Amino acid sequence: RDLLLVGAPMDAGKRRQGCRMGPDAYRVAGLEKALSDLGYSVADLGDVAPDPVDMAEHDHLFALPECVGWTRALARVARDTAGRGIPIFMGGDHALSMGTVAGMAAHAQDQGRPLFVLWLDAHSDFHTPNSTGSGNLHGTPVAYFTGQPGFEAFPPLAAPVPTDRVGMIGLRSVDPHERAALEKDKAMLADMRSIDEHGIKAPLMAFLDKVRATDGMLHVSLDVDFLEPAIAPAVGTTVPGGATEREAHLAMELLHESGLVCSLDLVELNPFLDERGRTAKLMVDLAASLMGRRIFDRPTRSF
Ligand code: DIR
Ligand code: MN
Ligand code: MN
Ligand code: MN
Repeated sequence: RDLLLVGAPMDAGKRRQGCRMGPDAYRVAGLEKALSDLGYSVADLGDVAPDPVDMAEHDHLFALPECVGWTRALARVARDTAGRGIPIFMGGDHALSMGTVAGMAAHAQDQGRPLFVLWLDAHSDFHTPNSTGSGNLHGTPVAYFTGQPGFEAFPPLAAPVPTDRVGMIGLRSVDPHERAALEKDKAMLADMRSIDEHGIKAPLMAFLDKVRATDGMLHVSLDVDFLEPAIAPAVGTTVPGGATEREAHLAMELLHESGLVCSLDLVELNPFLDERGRTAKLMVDLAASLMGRRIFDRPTRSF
């Protein structure tokens, strides 16, 4: 399958700026070559821009009109590119997933298949515009694409993703409103304690089994802050105690072997905070593992 790199230099989902440099950081870090070395044909489609939106600024929500414009543009681009290969959305902050997931869900519906979403993140991003304390819309995409109320300013969803088709792995920063809403709902929630107790393979395989059982398509949304900040410092919302490099690579390799992944977001990289590109390079290496880079095929002959 062809891989399609789509730049989404969205920086409107929170006040701290820098994620707009993400797509170019992935280009400089060699994402295209890392993937073409695996044998794919890879096309860089350049950067998307937000649709112009005629809407007043909101007094609590940061950059609401621009976020709505990005959601429209990215939903359209996701739906259009998904038929031609596997889109890899180079973010940009996590509010971009409002558009990418909405568009992928519409594409899956066109195929008559359900879309599942794997959210690899320290945060649950399950605020609504009514519950968010920060007013930063990068904390709301999961609530939007699962059809929670309060998103009237945003494009209506062609195909909401029910919460029982969402899996979250890596959680360690969940605000009280999000927690209350998630406890009532049906998403698969694997916090860091689950990973400590059972390893990262157990919750991931359980979720992949669910996707396979319904012939689903899988969208993966990888937030840099899923990772331990000591290895991935280039993100504005670091939370200590994240996934290790080995846990992350194992998750990516298992995702590749599943054959279920149809699209990928790489989000929240802020190159302004990076150390000589190390976070960008780690994200490129993880994307390569997700697309099939490995040391040996399994099982190996000796261990
Ligand atoms: C935080 C979101 N819970 C907020 N933080 C995120 O602002 O509501 N960081 N998503 O990546
Ligand atoms: Mn650019
Ligand atoms: Mn996030
Ligand atoms: Mn996060």
